[in-house]
Amino acid sequence: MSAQELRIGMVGYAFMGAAHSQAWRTVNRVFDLPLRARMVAVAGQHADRVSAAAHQLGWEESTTDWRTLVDRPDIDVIDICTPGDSHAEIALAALAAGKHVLCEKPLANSLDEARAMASAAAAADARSMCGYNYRRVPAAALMREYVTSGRLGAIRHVRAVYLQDWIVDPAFPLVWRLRKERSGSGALGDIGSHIVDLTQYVTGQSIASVSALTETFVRSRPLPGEAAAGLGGVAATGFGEVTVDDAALFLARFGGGAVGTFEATRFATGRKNGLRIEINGEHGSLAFDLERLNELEYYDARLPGPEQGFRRILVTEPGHPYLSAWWPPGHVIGWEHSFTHQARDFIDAVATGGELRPSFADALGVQLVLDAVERSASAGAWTTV
Ligand code: SOE
Repeated sequence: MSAQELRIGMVGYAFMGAAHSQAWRTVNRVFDLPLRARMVAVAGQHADRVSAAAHQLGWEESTTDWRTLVDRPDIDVIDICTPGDSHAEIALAALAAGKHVLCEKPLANSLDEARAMASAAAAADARSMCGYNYRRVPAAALMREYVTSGRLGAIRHVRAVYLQDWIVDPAFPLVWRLRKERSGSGALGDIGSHIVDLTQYVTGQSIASVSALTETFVRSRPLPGEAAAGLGGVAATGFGEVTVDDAALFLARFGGGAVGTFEATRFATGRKNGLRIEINGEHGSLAFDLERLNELEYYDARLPGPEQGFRRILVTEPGHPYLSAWWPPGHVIGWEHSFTHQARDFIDAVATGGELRPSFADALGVQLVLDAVERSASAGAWTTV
């Protein structure tokens, strides 16, 4: 690592790659950090497309071979923004080469891969983190502060949904997110993983057992006509089998005594990116809704009866997580800021040796829950994580 720079090489440049690029571009302009992110090079499969992406997203160079990024002595960090089927290979190579690694969620497509990644990360001198970015929405981070400081007392209920609708149309093509060999699972791993991570983070409790069902409503879809960026796609001729879940629902028991309900679906017609979590405790409740991400709802059951009621905390104060670096109170932020906060924490921890969470071990913990959900759904029985 050079004295003032943290030199980044990113693999993948589609939706998540664009979000990470935005974060690396912005982070030092907002936060005062010991190291300055330098966007050295981005890797992708098609020379012309990755070169255009590099230009648009702000990378100095592009390559069609991610291994050259891992081999370069002038790169300190490998940022993995590819589909899940390449996370393990890239992360293991990067850690072996002494690079710090930021890996998009879910950590891997299988438990074996996730275990290998977690042990390589534990053995490495380099630092690593998995990109569960919603932990870094200020209102979600504040929710954790409230829960872990004991304001709610014992936690009784955790209610979590992550609702999308981008594949409701049966004519939507068979993009990589709908193929198990590329993505590992469907709604479960893609968005269910977020609410598993977020609820475990906010409550400080791990999920111990689950009773689940999964469903695939549309089992055959048109083959995609061209490389689909983001959540888009154009149909070509021919059909292929959908090999992942469209929806995953489960009940959960947390190790600390709370009980939970979880729903992750891509068939919630009209819900574009609806992540909502409510926590009920013995002294109060908290509710977070990503569509109103600058707010946290808080109910304090210890107030005198006539004063009780959910109140809306506008999470834009300088005393709230991450916000002192942004705008004056009341000047709201958005979805992309969670990635900037992720980049902030990554750079800070690499520079200072501070804690870097979620670690690959934390992300393996999420993966164990996803695995239990799949086992429970296929057995039709309560299953231990
Ligand atoms: C698609 O469902 C997706 O882009 C996820 O992959 C992201 O993790 C989520 O933040 C938004 O939706």
